[in-house]
Amino acid sequence: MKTSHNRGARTPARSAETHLGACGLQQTMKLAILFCFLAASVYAETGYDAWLRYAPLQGADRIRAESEIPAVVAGLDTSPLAASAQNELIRGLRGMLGRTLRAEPNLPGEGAVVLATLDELRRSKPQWNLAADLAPEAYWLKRVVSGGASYIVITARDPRGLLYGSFALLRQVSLGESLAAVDEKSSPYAPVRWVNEWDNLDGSIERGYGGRSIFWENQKAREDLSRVADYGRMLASLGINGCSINNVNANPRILSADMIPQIARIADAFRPWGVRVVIAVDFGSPKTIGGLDTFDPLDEKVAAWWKTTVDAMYAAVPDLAGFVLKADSEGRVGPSAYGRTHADAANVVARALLPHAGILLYRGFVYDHHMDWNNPKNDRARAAWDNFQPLDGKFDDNVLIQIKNGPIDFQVREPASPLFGALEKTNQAIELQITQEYFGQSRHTVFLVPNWKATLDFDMHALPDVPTPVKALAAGRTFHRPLGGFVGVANIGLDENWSGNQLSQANLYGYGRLAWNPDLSSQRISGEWTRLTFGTDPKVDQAIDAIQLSSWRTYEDYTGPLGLQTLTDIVGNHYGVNVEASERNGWGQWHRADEKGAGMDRTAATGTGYAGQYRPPVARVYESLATCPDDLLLFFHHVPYTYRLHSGKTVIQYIYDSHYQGAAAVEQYVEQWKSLRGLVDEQRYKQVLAQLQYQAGQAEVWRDAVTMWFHRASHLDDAAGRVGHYPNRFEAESMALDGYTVRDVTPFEDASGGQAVACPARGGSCSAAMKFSGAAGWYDLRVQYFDQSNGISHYRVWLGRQLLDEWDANLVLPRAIRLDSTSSTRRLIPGIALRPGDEIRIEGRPDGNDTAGLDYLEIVKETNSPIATR
Ligand code: GCV
Repeated sequence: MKTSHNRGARTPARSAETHLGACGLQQTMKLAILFCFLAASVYAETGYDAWLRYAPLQGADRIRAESEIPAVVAGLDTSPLAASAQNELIRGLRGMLGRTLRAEPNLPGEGAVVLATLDELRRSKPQWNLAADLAPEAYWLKRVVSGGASYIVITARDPRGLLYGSFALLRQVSLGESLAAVDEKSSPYAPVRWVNEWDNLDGSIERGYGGRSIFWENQKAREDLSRVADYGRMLASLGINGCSINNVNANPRILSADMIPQIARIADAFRPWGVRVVIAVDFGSPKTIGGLDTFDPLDEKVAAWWKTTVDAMYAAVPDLAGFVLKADSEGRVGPSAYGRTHADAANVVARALLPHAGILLYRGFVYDHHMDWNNPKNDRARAAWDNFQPLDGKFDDNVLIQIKNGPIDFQVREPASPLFGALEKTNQAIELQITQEYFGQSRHTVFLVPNWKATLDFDMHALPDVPTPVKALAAGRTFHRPLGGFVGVANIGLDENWSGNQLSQANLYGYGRLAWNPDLSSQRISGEWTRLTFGTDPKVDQAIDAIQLSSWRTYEDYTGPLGLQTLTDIVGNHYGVNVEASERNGWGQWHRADEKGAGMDRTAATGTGYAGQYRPPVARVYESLATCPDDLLLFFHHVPYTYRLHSGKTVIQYIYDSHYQGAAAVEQYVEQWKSLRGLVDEQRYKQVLAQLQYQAGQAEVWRDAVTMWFHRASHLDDAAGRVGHYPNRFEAESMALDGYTVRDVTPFEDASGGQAVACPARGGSCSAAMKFSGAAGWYDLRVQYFDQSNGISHYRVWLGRQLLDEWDANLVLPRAIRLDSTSSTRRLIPGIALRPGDEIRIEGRPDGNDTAGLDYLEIVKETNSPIATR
């Protein structure tokens, strides 16, 4: 069986001989060899170890840590969690210092890292006087000097706190922070800190972009659950204490008797890490698998069924944390089937959980997806408040309403859901989406912490005299609720690097850190993650932080600025561009952009009234055009394209400019990343480079599509003259075609000029050729082609008779079976010497239903050469 050690092992990127050979030219002494080897120890890494790499400390950090860390780790607490903590301390310190601490069950006469609860310390070392009023799961790291020995004490009220404290200590050592005088108490901000996995029992993952499920395959728990254990360790390192292991679009079978042993196995894998299992349940289960003729929550038979079923589950998994329930939403059955309320539904399940101290997370994501688009008063954004605010106070105390950060659905920018400010007598939790459904799905780097913080820090003005930010409301602090917290829809799967994109791992890390302490800044979280994941070279850290911290704004700039929301195919894969896909259907992600203007009028005065769901001080800001922030302007107001923003720019010009800025920013990311060559291990360097280069091509697809759409709709020109003018671009449909046929692309904005060419020939190939008429010089060629997922077509690019490049169109993209913006992909062929009259010919050989489509060729002056022309 493979272990995480194998998976995450760092192996030299290239053979050591290569590096030593290169350095060997200059070396004369053994020391020089050692130095050379260290410098070359930029290992190949898979990303499996994520932020728990425990890479060897260097320089002053190492010298300090060696002097500060004793040789013994004394585990006074005998619980399994404390054993995990002790092992982790030994593992981590061995990685960072190359030293294996002695594991002792008692306090030795010499200095030690001491793992003990406050009670245990009070008994064994009363003279240390370590008393504190620690919250459950909180920890205290404290240097104690006693009897001539120096101890680093990790203490807590409970073993879970010991585990979290141990990870905190290791983090500090990894970050090069001194423990000489450490005295740090840290409490979790809220009791509920969960992740939700949207994993199906067949092993697929809804909105998962990091491979298949680590939990399920073929309707059963996987045979090998070692990845679950490793995931539990990652979650524990962040203080996450619960994980729902199946999709909220729940298969009712999860509650059938034969699933109980499967769930118990998963719980066993998580248990050493203090992660409690949560089950997503289907509200119709009493009928579908219970054999009853009803699932009416007020029917006694139904209540009895929930009780018996829950009892059986707890008999096998006594520490089950509870259930999550999606009802009356997106086709899921719910209490409306019997004219009952959400409180009726939640309480019947919660009462079955109560004797076991289980809790129910009832999702606030309830809306009608058959709304009439023609009615300007209809508004999906209203739904959460309309459904749940009137029920405030009707839910049992072990129910939490799980509320998405915004009122729609994890869009690139949304205001905070007004429901956060509207529940005073009901527990709530905030739901954040770590998996990047509307944020480029792990193929685009988007660090979501700044986005989440915009909501968490937003003051809902729920009380007149004190700030009431969303984080305090969600945690239950504002209205002194017994429960509250955070739920993150996680982004992990069987991919070697867990999330499909090395840089997207930062979102899981960031979520966990915020759930523990939402007051941490985005800069702090990004800085921690980068140093833990890529090491402490300041050049590396600065470049990665700069990319991460600007990436949300960048993504917003090239997808949907000004509160338009992500202008993606909302009835399809939520990935490619389709500006109008949101309109004229019942789903309600409307932006109402037309030829005159754009935006949803959500004001109380003339619109849907949504703005009025906020407390008056907030409502006033959004209601008025004068005060509504530009970033949310089109979320709250419908305005003409010529409307001037606070900056003085018109709406249409902002849309054009932001898209060009966003696309340029991603090109810049590529250059920033390239500057790290040799400073980051080769494997991750290449993976991230490929990802960013792909993203740069996609950002351009988005830029052109959205700006073309708005140009066509508004008939207003771009003041900078860019939109509709692509001087270096040669449309495939205008080239000399052999076999290729011209196709209109739908929607038109998904291809340059609205058209592309496809090769219908089976077994043969087609070509598109053009004559170069520019000045002689060095150029980069950018071939925009379509990489469909229903075949692997092959492309070749010729300069006269010389083959310049060839490739298979085999990228793993979201379902892309047509010529559209999802399949649209850029191939870069850099550094080509062109002369006037040269013929460039692109040849495509189709495969399966993939038609080897082509959109255009761009010929641009070589970007990377110091000499642009020769
Ligand atoms: C799990 C959105 C997503 C769905 C998801 C749903 C939810 O609609 O597209 O995949 O379903 O939200 O959060 O329940």
